[in-house]
Amino acid sequence: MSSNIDHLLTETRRFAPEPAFAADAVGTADLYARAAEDRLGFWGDQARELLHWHTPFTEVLDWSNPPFASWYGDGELNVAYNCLDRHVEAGDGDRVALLWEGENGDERRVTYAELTDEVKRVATVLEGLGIGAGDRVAIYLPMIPEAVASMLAVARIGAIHSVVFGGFSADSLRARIDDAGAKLVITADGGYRKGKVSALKPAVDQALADRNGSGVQESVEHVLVVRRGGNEVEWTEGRDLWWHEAVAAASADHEAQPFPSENPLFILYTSGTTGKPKGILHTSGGYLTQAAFTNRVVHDVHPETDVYWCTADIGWVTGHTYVTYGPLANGATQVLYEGTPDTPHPGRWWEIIQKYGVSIFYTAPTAIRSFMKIGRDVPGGFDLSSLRLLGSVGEPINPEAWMWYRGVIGHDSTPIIDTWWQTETGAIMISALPGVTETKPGSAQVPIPGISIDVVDDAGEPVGEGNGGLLVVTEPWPSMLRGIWGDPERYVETYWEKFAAQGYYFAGDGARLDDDGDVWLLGRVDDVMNVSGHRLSTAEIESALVAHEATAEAAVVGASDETTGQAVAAFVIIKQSYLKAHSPEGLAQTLRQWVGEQIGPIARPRDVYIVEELPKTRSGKIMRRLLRDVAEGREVGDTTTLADTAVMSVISAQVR
Ligand code: 6R9
Repeated sequence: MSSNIDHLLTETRRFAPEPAFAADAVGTADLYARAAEDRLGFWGDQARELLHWHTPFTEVLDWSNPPFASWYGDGELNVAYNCLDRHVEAGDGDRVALLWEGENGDERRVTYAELTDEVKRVATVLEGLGIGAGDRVAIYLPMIPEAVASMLAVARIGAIHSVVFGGFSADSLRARIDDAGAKLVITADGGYRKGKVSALKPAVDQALADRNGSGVQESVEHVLVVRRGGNEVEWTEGRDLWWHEAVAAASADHEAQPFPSENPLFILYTSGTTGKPKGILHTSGGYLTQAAFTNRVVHDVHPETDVYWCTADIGWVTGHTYVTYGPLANGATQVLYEGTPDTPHPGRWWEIIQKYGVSIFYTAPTAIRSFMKIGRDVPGGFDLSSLRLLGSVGEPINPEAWMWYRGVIGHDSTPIIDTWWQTETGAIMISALPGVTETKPGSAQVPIPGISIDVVDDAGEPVGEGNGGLLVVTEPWPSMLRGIWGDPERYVETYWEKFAAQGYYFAGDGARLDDDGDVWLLGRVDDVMNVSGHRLSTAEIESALVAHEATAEAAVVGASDETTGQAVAAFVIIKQSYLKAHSPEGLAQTLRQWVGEQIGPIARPRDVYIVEELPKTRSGKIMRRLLRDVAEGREVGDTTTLADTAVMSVISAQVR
């Protein structure tokens, strides 16, 4: 089967950075030149400039045993010291680190000095519980300051955290605890979600209950519980401890010890489309270097003046790199919000931006499209003039969603950075630099300085400009994954075997290079559709659907078809504003024709289903495999990683 993906969409709009923005931007054009001249020297400079090393490194990269990398291997550092103590020592202790907003309206402002003090105490508690370097700690918390403090306390003592989304079930939690062999779980009684307290502790109790006779040795010795929801919880004496008691009683005298650059920092499980979740392993020095670098030059963070807000949950890699590690390493001030975007009203996010004067805002296309569905009047009711940069991550952002984001949220002037990366890459790999790049709606554009990307065919040959194929990373990078926890063979097999001859990392995404050499992400290779021998990308057809005035959001899948092999099946959510003025009668047929006109008859969907919801993961990615089940009339597969597990029965009913 050919890896060439037919390219159907064209985009001609361009937006150059405004001169005032460019003049003040952190990321400048000379970074590309410096990195091109001496890539490893460049990454060595970044590590030295952005981080404090207890022991300086003498070698940037050891790649003598690929694909097992060692970055800054003989250097030593402490990740938490880099995110906390050094800012306090530099006189910035009074700077606010976290502007926390609870869903119920609670507020806390936590300075760097306060966060450092808290993390030192938590580190003392962890050591008192027998946790040391290399031990695993599971974190199952809502978006509260203690979540960030927990991650940093684990990092401070050289242990390894595994953050699990607060929305995951007891079973998912148990699988992740067991795979990592966690000794401690940090959780909360509950947190606020959709206007009420959603309990967390019972899921931990259930995950840890009744291991007798299961043949599995219980690894967890203690559960540290933050009081947030105020809900009743069951208590296991000897195992459970209250955070507010233990942390208050602990000493804040805790000196950060140096650990080797390659000391593991965290494991984060990605579901993938098939098989059991993979525990992606990241280490310290390289990860923190690229996290800090990209947050500076891509998000253009000026720590003294900006108010930064990344809306990601810490259960997603975006919350690791662009809530906890990147911004704190850079000494930034950021908003942390506990709840859902539409509680208690649909303008909650815009209200928060107005209230705190947010200047840099980073979110996912799924959120943008859900705001498009409600309409521009909601954000229109708030003062968003503080915003000067907008970012997107997680899925391709359709050109029309990009234009809406810039126009309605970015008052037609903010640059938009569309950032491509993965749990596995640890940090941003492809993105515009907002003060340098002329941006293009829908394209993630260019590898950041120091990163080498290409689009190749199945044989690993570059496809060249104007063509589609498979996205690869051609050189190792500092924040690359170091393996899959407990499964080195799966690591090699999943990411490195396909292009073993070239030594390329296979990302699993389809991509296209346009005539300017810019990268367009076309969706996961597993989702590519084959219609009468043409390989069609989900992203392009979805973008065409979203470009119709009626459509807020769309997902397409390939459903088996007797004549064409596969046929395009589209699931479409209609904008509320459209439904107010038009009848939905005949809309499915209109949209079929629209796609045919926009990108050609081959892409015209066989079926268009109008639905109210799409199945999404907690981080907002559409789970197309479940829609394929519906389109092919099969029983719907595993839904445990869905944000809302009820959604599939609603969709199935609407399709029938
Ligand atoms: C950070 C994150 C990784 C997958 C990735 C790709 C998709 C992420 C994207 C994007 C198009 C972007 N993806 N960013 N696709 N444009 N800007 O999302 O990590 O949850 O591991 O997902 O997400 O398919 O391979 P993760």
